[in-house]
Formats: sequence, structure tokens, C-alpha cells
Amino acid sequence: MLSWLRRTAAALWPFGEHLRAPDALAGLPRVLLLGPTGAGKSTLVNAVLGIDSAEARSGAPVTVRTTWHAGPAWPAALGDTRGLETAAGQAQAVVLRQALAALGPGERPDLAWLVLNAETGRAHAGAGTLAALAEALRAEGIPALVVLTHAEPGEDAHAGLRARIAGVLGPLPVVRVNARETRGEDGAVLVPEHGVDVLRAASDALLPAR
Ligand SMILES: Nc1nc2c(ncn2[C@@H]2O[C@H](COP(=O)(O)OP(=O)(O)OP(=O)(O)O)[C@@H](O)[C@H]2O)c(=O)[nH]1
Ligand SMILES: [Mg+2]
Repeated sequence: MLSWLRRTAAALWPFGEHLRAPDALAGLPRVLLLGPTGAGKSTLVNAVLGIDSAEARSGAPVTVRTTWHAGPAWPAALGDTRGLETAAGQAQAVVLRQALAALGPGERPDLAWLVLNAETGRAHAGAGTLAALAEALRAEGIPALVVLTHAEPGEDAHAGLRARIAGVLGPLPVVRVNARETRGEDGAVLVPEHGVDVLRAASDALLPAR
């Protein structure tokens, strides 16, 4: 049963082979991004690192395998993964733990970002997938924080979703980000880019000293 689950999960979410950062990025702390398709993982990678090499767009799943990035705006290696399938919660946690077990101690992620779209995140926050991953990360001793993308600015923004996340995922830090300014049909800026600097600082606090 368990081996069937592992094979099926690995086929559904084939990211295990690429969880090791390339040698060229050795020496940088490693941050692994996890979250549903379209949540904004690749957009976040570009905004946080000050690059435009992570392919990001709307539509069908874009990022199909784990790809590692570094850039001038922040000294860390970011592992951008294939979007989660919300129907396969426990199975993806099994894949994650298997993939982590295959890494040496100096190769494991130092931090994970659980990335959710603040506008549509409610559905995922209750689906079990992120909860299973948060539990797996906790069991592996890897710190995690939740990143809400497409977030409104302001202290009180998304308070309901944040309370729900705390109930489902446990007491993880939650950072709200709009990684790309949101524009209306007339081109006017509706929500400016914000929160990327807060995310870097919150992550620095959880990463090993460098
Ligand atoms: N306004 C705004 N748009 C965003 C934000 N994050 C992502 N987007 C948009 O949402 C769409 C999907 O973003 P991606 O970064 O490709 O999402 P992803 O999680 O990498 O998706 P997969 O690779 O399919 O798993 C793109 O059109 C982005 O421009 C955000 O914080 N604000
Ligand atoms: Mg992507």
C-alpha cells in the first residue's frame, strides 16, 4: 500500500530528483517554495531575488520541475517547485519526506515558504495538502513560513484567512505580499507591490547566520 502510494505520489508530483540545489549555488542558504499551481511561486522568486528568469504566467501549470535561482537582491538560493495537486495531500507529504531523506545534511532546505494566493487561498488552506506538508516540515525540523500573495496592504488585511491558516497549519509566521503591482483595465495601479522586503527580513530571521 505504502509503496503504491509513493509511486503514485511521485508520478503526480515529480519534484524529488531536483530537490538538491546545484553546486554553483553552494554556500547560499536554501529556501524551498511549496504551494498550489498559480499561487505565485515563480513571480515571488523573481521579485525577491530581483531577476526575471523564473517563468511565471497564468493558465495551465507553468513550473513543471524544481528549478533553483539566485539573484542580486537577496543572498539565498530559491527552489521553485511544481504546483501542488490539492487532491493528493498526504501523498505529496510522503514524496517530500522521501526526497528530503535522500539529501545529505548540508543539502536540505534551510527554510520552506508555503505560498498561497490570498484571494483564493481559503479553499487550499482547508484542503489538507498544505497541512500535510507543514506537518512533514515540522517532523523534519525545517522551519516554514506562509506567504500570502496577491495580498492587500494594511495591518488588518486578510485577518480571517490568517486565523484559518493558524487553525489548519499551526502557529507559522504569515507574510503578506503583492509581488507584482496589480493594475486595472485602464492601467491604473490598484494595489502597489509591497511586502517583498518584509518577506526577506522574516526569512533572514529563520535562516542560519551568514
Ligand atoms: N498582482 C499580482 N499578481 C501575481 C502575484 N503573484 C503571482 N501573480 C500572477 O499570477 C499568475 C501566476 O503566477 P506564477 O508565479 O506563474 O504562479 P506559480 O505558483 O509559479 O504557478 P505554477 O508554476 O503553475 O505552479 C501570473 O500571471 C502572475 O503574474 C501577486 O502577488 N500579485
Ligand atoms: Mg511557477
